[in-house]
Amino acid sequence: MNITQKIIKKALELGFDLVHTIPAAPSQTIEAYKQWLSKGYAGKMEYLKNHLEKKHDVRRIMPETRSLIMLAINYHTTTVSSRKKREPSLGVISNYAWGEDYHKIVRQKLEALRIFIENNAPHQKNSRVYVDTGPILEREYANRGGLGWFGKNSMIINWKKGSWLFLAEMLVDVELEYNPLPLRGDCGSCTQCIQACPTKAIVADGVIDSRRCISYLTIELKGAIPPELRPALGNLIFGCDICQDVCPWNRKAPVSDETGFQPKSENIMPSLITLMSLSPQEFNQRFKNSPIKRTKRQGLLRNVAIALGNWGSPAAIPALQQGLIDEQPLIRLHSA
Ligand code: B12
Ligand code: SF4
Ligand code: SF4
Repeated sequence: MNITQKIIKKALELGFDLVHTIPAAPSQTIEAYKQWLSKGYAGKMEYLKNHLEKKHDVRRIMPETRSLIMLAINYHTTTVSSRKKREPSLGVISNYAWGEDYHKIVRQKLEALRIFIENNAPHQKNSRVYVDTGPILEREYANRGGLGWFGKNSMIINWKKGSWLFLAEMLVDVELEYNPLPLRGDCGSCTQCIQACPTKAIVADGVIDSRRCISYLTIELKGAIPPELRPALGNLIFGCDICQDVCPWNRKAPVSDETGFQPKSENIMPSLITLMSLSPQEFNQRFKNSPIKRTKRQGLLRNVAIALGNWGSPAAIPALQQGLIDEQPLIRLHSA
């Protein structure tokens, strides 16, 4: 086995579902990225503007980069019926956040792969590993090696695995054998995700206006959610899976056996009333190892207040009254 074959075998053993190697090269979609930024589609995610310079070429992150090892891991565990998801007294949390924080889980696997490569490729000296947060156009590089195509919902979709995939990568300073996977599948004439998006955030094929996307509004946006978009949030309190739930390529998505991704029962359709009563200590304890801690208590309860309002039941009023006297102005505002 040569070093590339050994790396691929090791990555699969570590639990990655897809792996391929590609040579370091400049971005081919940087102009589309610039346009996306210039239209304001990044909203208040300032870090995306700061990343522009580095996103031109992975060698701006690590000049010695010769190869990229692109990886994907399936996080699909269970399916909640659409009937249950419509229960307005319960909150819907995006399935990627049902278990433990994927950044930590995937990073541990990447570190194990890094050690393996250092032990097996004597010339390898420098490397970088990223999952989600690095200044890399992850979808472009994943697509380049044939891991999946850009769906109209902008997700990387693999013809066998669907789109419930986290992407990750390792930059290395050694040359590898390059093995693009055969790219199969496409969206064809389907437009289901575009039609299903509650806020019409898919403004063109593969282009998302984050300012309208519920994932952005409920997780990334730190301030008030624009009042005109609040009804469309329904009972979505953290992220949004709608444009993937409706995708036909996810109908036969395989199930992940990764222990850390398995859902904690309290994260599947929690009671809105109970969430509204979470003290700061209880929030920290409950979401310590969860991606949900990203919104902090004030962000989550802001979303819960909207969902309680959307429920439109008198039963929601005591919880909203409690929100009205919360110490956090953001929670008071949305409860009002
Ligand atoms: C900012 C961000 C967001 C923003 C903006 C999303 C967006 N679609 O742009 C918000 C907060 C809305 C978001 C939401 C989600 N995100 Co997000 N997000 C990112 C992040 C950090 C940067 C993405 C970015 O730069 N967007 C700007 C656009 C312009 O860039 P892009 O989508 O990468 O597309 C570029 C190329 O791929 C290509 N391209 C894209 N589409 C098309 C179409 C055509 C026709 C062509 C030719 C080219 C092309 O050109 C673009 C410009 O260079 C990436 C991680 C990363 N470092 O890349 C994760 C990432 C994209 N997110 C991810 C996930 C899981 C989600 C959510 C599912 C979470 C959730 N359940 O709530 C949702 C999905 C919403 C959606 N439909 O995209 C995964 C996606 C995995 C996958 N299978 O594709 C990523 C890769 C993180 C990871 N490491 O796993 N996210
Ligand atoms: S994640 Fe939800 S709000 Fe965002 S584009 Fe997809 S369906 Fe629309
Ligand atoms: S729902 Fe249809 S159009 Fe949207 S990403 Fe899936 S196949 Fe493509």
